[in-house]
Parts: sequence; structure tokens; C-alpha cells
Amino acid sequence: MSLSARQIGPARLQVIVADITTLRVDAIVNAANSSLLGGGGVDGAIHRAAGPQLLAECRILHGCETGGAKITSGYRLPARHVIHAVGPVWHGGSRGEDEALASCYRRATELCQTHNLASVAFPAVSTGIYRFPAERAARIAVATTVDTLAVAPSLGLVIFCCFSEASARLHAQSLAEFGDPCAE
Ligand code: AR6
Repeated sequence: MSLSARQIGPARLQVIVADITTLRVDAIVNAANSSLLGGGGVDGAIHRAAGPQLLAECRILHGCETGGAKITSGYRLPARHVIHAVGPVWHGGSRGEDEALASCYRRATELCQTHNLASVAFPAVSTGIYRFPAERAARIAVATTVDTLAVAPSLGLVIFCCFSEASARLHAQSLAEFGDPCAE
């Protein structure tokens, strides 16, 4: 169920509470680490659901820098692709964490355009094991994605797929600052 939705130009932006591995979209975004070789949290869930071929493809990518993103196939997932984005570990905010988090969302959105994808779902990157403060992360996630939509006209649907009601509320609050409310 969509808790909040806005229309920004051709793109509909939604906030939902769901397990991202269940979504049938062109791409789901993974909150990966720089090895791209799997881990816990949403990364573990995505690799479990996609199956071993995902790890095999990740191995040939040779990692990814913090703030970057790389795309693979989705294998057994309902999603066609996985965009592996590497968020920053939170160290208090003075080590470029905001910029690195924004860069993840920007790079992931740009990859959607490069691959002509029409729908994408983001988890709340860095807000779990990497301890980025949730409210600050939600503002950066929404603001950066809205900004980057201008260079990603292929995208008709952007989903902020939250894992808790609290996280969804934060994303909905940020989204309320942009665009026109949609009919639910
Ligand atoms: N669907 C949607 N969101 C989820 C799911 C799911 N199935 N599972 C967790 N979340 P985290 P990080 C939420 O810890 O902070 C891994 O080991 C979760 O509640 O997955 O970026 C990687 O390999 C939180 O809101 O990622 C890295 O080493 C959000 O996803 C490291 O963790 C992100 O939490 C990355 O840490």
C-alpha cells in the first residue's frame, strides 16, 4: 500500500512499507558494501532471494567506491535488475557522509536512465548497519532523487521502500515538500 505519493513531472514517487525483494519493478536498489560481495540487512535478503548467480555476477564487477552504484541482473527476483549502491558508514557527519549518500541516490537514478528503466525502488540506504541518522537520510534520499529526475526522463515510478512505519513516515514528510499530491 502506498502511504504517500507525489507526481513530479512524468514521475510518480511513492512511499511504501514492504520487503524490497518482493517488488516487481525494473530495478531494486541494494544497500551494498564496497566489496559488492554480500552482507547482512537488505543486502543479505536480496542475495538470498536472487540466488547464487547474483554473487557470481557481482564478483566480476570488482567492487564499487562509496557513493557509487553498479547494476546487475535480478536473477530469481521479481525485479529485472539490482542496482548495488554503496552508502557511507556514519561517523558523525563530518567525513562527507551527506555527500556520499546523495551520490548513491544520484548514481542509481542515472543508471536507471542509462538502462532506460521505467521503475525503481530504493531502500533507506545506510540507515541500518551503517547507522546514518534516519531523518537526515530520508531528506537526502528524497531531495537528491527529485533533483536527479530531471536527467532521468525514462523513470515513471520511483518507490521509497521502507522497512518500518517510522522510516516511511520520515520519507513521506520529506516527499510532502515536493510536487503535487497524487490521488492514492
Ligand atoms: N526490504 C526493505 N528494506 C530493508 C530490508 C528489506 N528486505 N531489510 C532491511 N531493510 P541495511 P546499510 C532496511 O543495514 O545501513 C550490509 O551488511 C533496513 O531496515 O541493510 O546501508 C551491507 O553488505 C534499513 O532501513 O544497510 C553493508 O555492509 C535499510 O534497509 C551494510 O549492511 C538499510 O539497512 C550496509 O548498511
